[in-house]
Amino acid sequence: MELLQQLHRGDSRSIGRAISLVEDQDPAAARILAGLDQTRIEQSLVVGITGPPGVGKSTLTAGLIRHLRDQNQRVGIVAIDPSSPVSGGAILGDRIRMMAHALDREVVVRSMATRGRLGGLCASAGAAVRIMAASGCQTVIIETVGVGQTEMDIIRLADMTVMVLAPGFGDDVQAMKAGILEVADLLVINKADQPGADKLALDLGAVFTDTADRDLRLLRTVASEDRGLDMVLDRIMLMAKQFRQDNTLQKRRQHSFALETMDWAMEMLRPKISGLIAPGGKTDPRLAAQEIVKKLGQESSQ
Ligand SMILES: Nc1nc2c(ncn2[C@@H]2O[C@H](COP(=O)(O)OP(=O)(O)OP(=O)(O)O)[C@@H](O)[C@H]2O)c(=O)[nH]1
Ligand SMILES: [Mg+2]
Repeated sequence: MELLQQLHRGDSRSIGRAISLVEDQDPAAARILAGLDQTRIEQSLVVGITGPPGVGKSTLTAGLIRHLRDQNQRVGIVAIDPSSPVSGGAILGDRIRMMAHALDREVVVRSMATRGRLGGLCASAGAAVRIMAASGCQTVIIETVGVGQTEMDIIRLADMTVMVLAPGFGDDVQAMKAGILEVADLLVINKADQPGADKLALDLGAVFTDTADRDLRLLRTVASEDRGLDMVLDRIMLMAKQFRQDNTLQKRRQHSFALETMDWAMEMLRPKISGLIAPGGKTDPRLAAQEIVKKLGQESSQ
């Protein structure tokens, strides 16, 4: 298949087209996904970058891309645009920052909006990551604003997660604690040039006492001046090595496989279920749902 060949040669238009076919649930998507270079996918590293709006995730991502390009790596970025209007203009901001790499064929960028979607974002994002990896991206970065459940699910697609915080953004550390502990492998205090960085580090100290069993690290950066980013990348690469050795990577990928499969199945069932809901049904919704599930079961066993 022509598109598949072009994609594996790293042609950015074919990569974009393949991701669109998947997003649109085009029948051609199945063949593309089945034909992806599995070795490249297995060897790739998927890094999640998350944190509250405005802490400097995109600036940090752009900086990491620069460093990875210096190492001659091909890089993919899946940027999840938040559905909440909190950080309005983020899409534009991201575009502008990514412009620095716009002419670089070895940097593949794809934005996905959470807005107006009922589900399926996890599935689409996962497919985009694999398409990029198959096209030769050794590192794929997923940037998401860590707010809702959808975003949290997406970050679980990553092999490792970098949680970015900044002075003034992470004051309520106590409230965020559970969330941080659950997903982060590395904490980054960005905007370390701003007052309050020391206090934030101190507040975060409490988080570390609870992670004695895990090797959670804290690093400080000034992403806008490219300070500390080399340390972040070193740490990411060290963790990648560790995670491959101790099977963490394998376990996480198995978990995201289950997550994505569930998302796909729900996406495929949604229209069928929708069609079986009788308008203005008189019975209880739970009973109606039970009937639908029974009907679907009968259909599939025929
Ligand atoms: N002082 C200072 N400003 C920074 C630093 N890093 C980023 N910024 C600025 O912070 C603002 C937000 O940066 P972004 O990279 O867009 O932040 P973000 O987390 O991606 O934001 P959203 O995508 O909207 O959630 C921009 O004006 C950056 O220039 C830093 O280390 N120090
Ligand atoms: Mg951003």
